[in-house]
Amino acid sequence: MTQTNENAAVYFLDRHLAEGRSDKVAYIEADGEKRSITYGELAGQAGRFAGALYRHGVRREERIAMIVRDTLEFPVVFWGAMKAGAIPVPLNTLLSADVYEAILNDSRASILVVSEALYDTVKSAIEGNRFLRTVVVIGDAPEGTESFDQFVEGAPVEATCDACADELAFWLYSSGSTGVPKGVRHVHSSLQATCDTFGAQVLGITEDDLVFSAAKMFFAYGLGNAVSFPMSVGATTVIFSGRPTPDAVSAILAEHKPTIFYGVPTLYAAMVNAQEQAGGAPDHALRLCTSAGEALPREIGERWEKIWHAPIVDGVGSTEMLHIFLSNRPGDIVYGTSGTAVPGYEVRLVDEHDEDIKDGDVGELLVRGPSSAEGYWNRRHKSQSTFAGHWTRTGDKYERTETGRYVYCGRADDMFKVSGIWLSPFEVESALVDHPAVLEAAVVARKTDDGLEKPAAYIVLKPGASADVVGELKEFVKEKVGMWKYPRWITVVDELPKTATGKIQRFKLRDVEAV
Ligand code: 3SK
Repeated sequence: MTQTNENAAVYFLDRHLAEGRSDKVAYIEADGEKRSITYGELAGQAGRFAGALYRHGVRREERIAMIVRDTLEFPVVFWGAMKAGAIPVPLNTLLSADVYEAILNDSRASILVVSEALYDTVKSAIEGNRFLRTVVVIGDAPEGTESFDQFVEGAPVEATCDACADELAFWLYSSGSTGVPKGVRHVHSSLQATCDTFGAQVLGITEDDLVFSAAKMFFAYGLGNAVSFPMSVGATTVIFSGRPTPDAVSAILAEHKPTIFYGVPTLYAAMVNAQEQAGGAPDHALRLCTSAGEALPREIGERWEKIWHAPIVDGVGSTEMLHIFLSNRPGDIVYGTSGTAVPGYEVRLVDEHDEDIKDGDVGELLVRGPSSAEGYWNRRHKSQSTFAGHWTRTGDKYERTETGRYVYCGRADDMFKVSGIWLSPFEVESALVDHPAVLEAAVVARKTDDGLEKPAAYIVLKPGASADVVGELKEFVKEKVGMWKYPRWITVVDELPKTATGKIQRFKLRDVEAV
C-alpha cells in the first residue's frame, strides 16, 4: 500500500482493513465485562471518537488527557485522538490529585477522558482548571461530565487527518527519578520506528502472537508492548484493568495462554518466589518474556527460565526514546546484563567531559535512534541538556564488558562516593537481594555524624523471613562486594517507593530516618 498520509493511525489502524484483518480480534479484556474488539470495530470506534472531537470543536494539536485504565476504550481514545490530529496524553492511572492537577495545567488539555473508577481521585484536580472544556467519563457520568457513550453517540466516523512523519502525535509524562513530571513529546514516525527495531528484530512479533503486558498502556513500555507492537502486525492483545499481582498474572497466563509476556523485575521476582513455594509447573504457552523498567537481577532471570522454560529478554528503554534500545536477544541472553544496542540504535558511554570511555570503565549511557522525543514541553533547559543533537542522555551509568555487553551500574544521580571511591547503590542492592531472606533492596547515601556519606539500605523481606536476619546482612554484603560498600544502616520496610515503570525512587528514601 502506498502511504502518503504519515499519520501513525494509517499504519497501525487503517492498514488492517485494507489487509483483510477487519474481523480479527485486536483486544480481549481479561477482567471486567470481558469484552473484545476486532480490528474493524476498533477502526470504526476510533473514527467515531475522532468525529466526536471535531463536533466538540477540538482543533489540531489540542491535548486530550487520558486517565484511562487498560480497557477497550484506551486504544479507541488514543487512536481516535491521533486520527483527528489532536494529541492524546495518556497519564499514569495511579497518581494523586495534586499531580493530576499539575499535569492537567501543564498540558493545557481541553478534553479529559477518565475511567469511572478513577473519577473520584481526579475530581478535585479538575476543579478550577482553566483549560478543560469537557470531562468524558467512561461509565456513568457524574454531574458536570459527559459519559463516553453520550460523547460519541451519533458522531460521524472521521477519516484519518493528514499528518507528516515529523508532526507531534502524542505526549507521555515522565516521572523520572526526581519525581517532577515532564511532558515528553513524540512524533508520528516514532511508534513505527520502535516496531521496526525492537518489535520486529528483538521480539520477532507476528500476526500469530497473542500478547499480554503487565505494564499498563499509559507507560511507554506498556504502550509499545500492548498497543504499537501487536498492532504493527495485526496480533491479538489480552488486556487487564486491575493490579497485575502475581496471582492475577499467573491466572491470565494459564487462561489466555499468551505467547509473549511483558513484565517488570519486581513482578518476576514475586512470581518466581510464589511458584517456588507452591511447587509444580505453571500452565502457559509462552515463547518469550521481556523485562524493563529496572535491571533484572541475574538470579531472577535464571530461576524464571528454569520454572517457565521461556527466556526473559531484559532490556533498557526510556520514555524519551519511547521504547527499548539496548537489549538481550532471544537465543543470546546473558542474565545480569542489558545486552547490546537494538538494531537501528547506537549507544555510547562517556565520562563527565563527554569523552568516550574504554571497556571496563563506568560512564553515562547516551543513545541515538529513530524514536527519540522532540523534547520536553516547556522545559527548554532540560530539553537542551537531555537531547544533545542526535544523542539523548539517559542518566544511566553503564559499563561495557570485553564481550561488548552493557552492564547497569546505577543512575548517574544516585552514585555517591564512599571513602573517595564511587559507589553504585545498585551494586549493594544486588548483593543484598542475593541473600535468601531479601526480596528487594534500595540503597541511598546518608551522612554520618561527622558529615561523611555512607550507604543506608531499605529492604523488603521475603514472605516468612524474620527481621532477625538484618544482623547478618552487613557481613554478607562485605563479603560479596567489598568492605567499604556495606550498608551502615538497614531498615526493613513493607515496600519501596517506585515510579510507574518500576524504577526505585531513591530520592524519596533520602529523607527517611534510618534506624
Ligand atoms: O524503563 C525502561 O526500561 C523503559 C522501557 C521501555 C519503555 C519505557 C521505559 C521507561
